[in-house]
Amino acid sequence: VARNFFIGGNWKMNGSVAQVKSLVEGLNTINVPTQTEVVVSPPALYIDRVRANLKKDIGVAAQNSYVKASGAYTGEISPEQLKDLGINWVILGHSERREYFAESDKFVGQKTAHALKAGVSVIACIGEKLEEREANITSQVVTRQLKGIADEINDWTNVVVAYEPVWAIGTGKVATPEQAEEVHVTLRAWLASNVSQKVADSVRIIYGGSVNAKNAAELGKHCNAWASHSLTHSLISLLFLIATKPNIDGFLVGGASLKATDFNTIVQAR
Ligand code: G2H
Repeated sequence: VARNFFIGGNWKMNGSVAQVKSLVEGLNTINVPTQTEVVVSPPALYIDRVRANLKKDIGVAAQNSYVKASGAYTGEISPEQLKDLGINWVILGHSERREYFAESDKFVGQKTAHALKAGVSVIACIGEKLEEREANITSQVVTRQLKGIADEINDWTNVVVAYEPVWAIGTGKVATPEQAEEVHVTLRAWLASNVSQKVADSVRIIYGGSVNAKNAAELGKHCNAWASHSLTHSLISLLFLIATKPNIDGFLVGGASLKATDFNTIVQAR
């Protein structure tokens, strides 16, 4: 199954009016390759102006949304309101929200279900912490998080799963292609057994965690990119990438999405 490449830029709680203006101007010069989807996620305050000024072949995502359409929920944003502004995506379950705002697997699943029902596509984030990787429970953790979503939804058409190992987020420690691929394969296998083979084959699973302009190409390239593969890559990862059915369908990029030139390099990585 051919899955289009997906590049998300998560700006997190960064930017000012002036910085957002200049970033949007830079993003407007990006040539979005065919079969690649690009979505950027500004802080909620700036989302309307970003959508108004950004070229239409780049999508816009919120960084969070709630489980209700409207009402007395101070500080929250509904997917219905996002839709009203032409915002068609939302990032849910980011590890920073799970960690600092105590979002549970179930709540992330419920938010995913509500966003999808409102017609907003979801970048659903999962990933293990360092101590969980060291305790060899990575598979259990990421499949438990995936189950939290699977329990609440039936249709995966508008879901992109972002695997973001917490130990790799903003730390400069990127997972190796082998580490990322291994988890992506585990996730697809879980989807095949617990949802359906069709969903396992069609859902895009992207990687996040310190992706930058330098390492994106190595993580993203595979057999059909022989010709352009840099000679500096180690033979082992080269062989691994060539031998393996590609399971990395793109990236969720934090820090490096705040510079249009770096983000563009990642967008062109495949
Ligand atoms: C992980 C990632 C984007 P960074 O949070 O979601 O951030 O690329 O800065 O590690």
